[in-house]
This record gives sequence, structure tokens and C-alpha cells, in this order.
Amino acid sequence: MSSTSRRFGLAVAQLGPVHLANSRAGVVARLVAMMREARSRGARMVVFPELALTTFFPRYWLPDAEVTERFFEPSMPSAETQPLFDLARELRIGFYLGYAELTEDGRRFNTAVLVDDQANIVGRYRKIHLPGHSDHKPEAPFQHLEKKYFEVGNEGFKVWKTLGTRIGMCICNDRRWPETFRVMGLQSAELAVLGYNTPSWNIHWSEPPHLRMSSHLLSLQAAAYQNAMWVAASAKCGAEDGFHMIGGSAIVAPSGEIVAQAQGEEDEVLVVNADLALGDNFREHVFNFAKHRRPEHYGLIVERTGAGESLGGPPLSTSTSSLQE
Ligand code: ING
Repeated sequence: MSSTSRRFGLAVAQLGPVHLANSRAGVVARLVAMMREARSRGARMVVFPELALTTFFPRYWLPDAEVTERFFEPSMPSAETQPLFDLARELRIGFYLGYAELTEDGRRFNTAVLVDDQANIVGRYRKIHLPGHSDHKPEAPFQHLEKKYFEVGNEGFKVWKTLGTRIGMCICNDRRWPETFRVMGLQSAELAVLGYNTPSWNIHWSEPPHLRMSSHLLSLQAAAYQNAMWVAASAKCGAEDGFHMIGGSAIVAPSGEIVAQAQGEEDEVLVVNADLALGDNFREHVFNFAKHRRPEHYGLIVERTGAGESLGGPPLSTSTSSLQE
């Protein structure tokens, strides 16, 4: 029998373009306005995008020292982001915020923090699946230098008990890899939150741009359904100094259905009064991991990085013999 409903006000705050000329203070003012709107519409938590404080700088080939100085945060909160934490405490609302992290020992990660409704940082996630390249491609219309500017995350995919539920975090490209959400699902996550910056154009081959939106939504829906969890994804989007990124911020139910989706490519708040109990039904039945999963047959998933030879072995039967033997 389905359990009684457990409502959770879930908001996604989509951010329109952030240009090179925009200041962190200006961006934080936009985030603050959307946090207020989310709270006024009943949200317990609001999800902001990946690298929310600056333009998507991995599109530019710049000297490392300049990139670190201009685009990374040596502390979180910082003077510029403190208003977000102060408001969270005042309004009693949690949030996810993506930013470029510079650690005390000079390491650089594409990071997100999970902040509760008392403005405590309860969790941190460092992006594991870094797309793009690390070399300069001068012939390309823009770069995608996440493999140059960030290290691979070193803290895994975790789930935190906060705001009355169990929340996992990831970032952008992570959503395209099913392992991301399965590891969260195996930690009993009821909700996965993520931000993204997804260029509309592919610099490697002439991919039809509409596929960027369809593969984005497909990834969210598959993740939600196959792991019986709510998924909330927030875009930074629109044309940043002329470089376009898709919108499509969305909130997806454990059924895999999209229950809210952004209408445009500017600042926009989505709010859903999510029933966390919907996940219970899927976790008890079709995706009852303990009852149905067979890890003894999944070995290749952790043994191999790239695709290799089949496990098929010699033919089971030949034209002169039959399978019965
Ligand atoms: N951006 C893109 C993303 O995964 C990308 C990069 C797009 C890779 C489409 C492969 C296909 O949404 C980030 N920042 O990961």
C-alpha cells in the first residue's frame, strides 16, 4: 500500500546569463531575489546552478593564474556570498550552490555545497565526471576546459540527512552517468540535486542542438525513475557574452515524470510541493534494490574503465552439435 504523503517544498532557481563583466555581488543579488521568491512560494530548499557565481569560464583559454584569481572562491561563505547564508537563516530555507573551489593548499575543484535552513554547510560535493579537454583547441568556436581548470572530485557521491529527508548532490555532466545516481540510491537518497551549464553547441561534431535538451531531460528522467528519487536540476543558461547554453531547468518525480520545467532562459523559480512518499512505492516494488539487484553479475562496471572484450566465450553450439550436449 502506498504510504501517506510526505510533502517537501522543493525549488529550482534557474539563472540566466552571467557575463564576464558581471560581478559576484550582482549575481548574489539575483540569487537572493530568487531565494526570497522560492521561500514565499513554500520552498524548504532551493537549488542554484553549477558555477553560479561567474560566467562559465571553462569556455576560455586563459593563463592558469588569471583563471584562479578571477573565477575561484578561496572561502565559502565569502564576503560576496554571505548575504545568501544570512537570508537562508532568516527565512529558514536550505540551498545548493555550485561554485569554483580553491582549497587552502591550492587545489581547484568544481564544487557544490548543501546548506541547511540554519545556514550550516552540511555537505560538499566535488564534480567527478569532468567533460571536455585540457589542451587548447584554437580552431574551436569555444573551449571546454574543465579537465584543465579542475581536478577530479576526491570525495565521492554522498547522501546527507538534512531538511527532514536524504539528499544527494552531483554536478552537470555527472547526470549523464547512471553510476552517479545508483551510488546515491544505494545510500537511500530520496532527492538528488544538481546544477549545470550545458553549451548548446558541440565543438567536437555537428550534433543537432535540440539533442542537448533531449539528452539532458532524458538523463534526469532515467535517473529519477531508475533510482526512485526526486531529481531537481538548475541551469545557468542563455547567451553569456554570446555563448549560448540550454535552459530546461526541471524537477522530476520518482515516476520519471517532469513535474516542472523552466519556460525561458532567464532567472526563473520553479516550485513543487513534492510528495517524498512517491519514492516509497517505487523503492518497495519495482526498484526494491535488496530484492531485485544482482551485483554478482555487475562486475565489469567497477572492473573496467573503458569498453573491452565480450564475456561471451566460445560458441555454445555448432552446426554439427546441439545445445543440449
Ligand atoms: N557541461 C556539459 C554537460 O554535461 C556536455 C558538457 C554536454 C558533455 C553534452 C557531453 C554532452 O551537460 C558540463 N559543464 O558538464
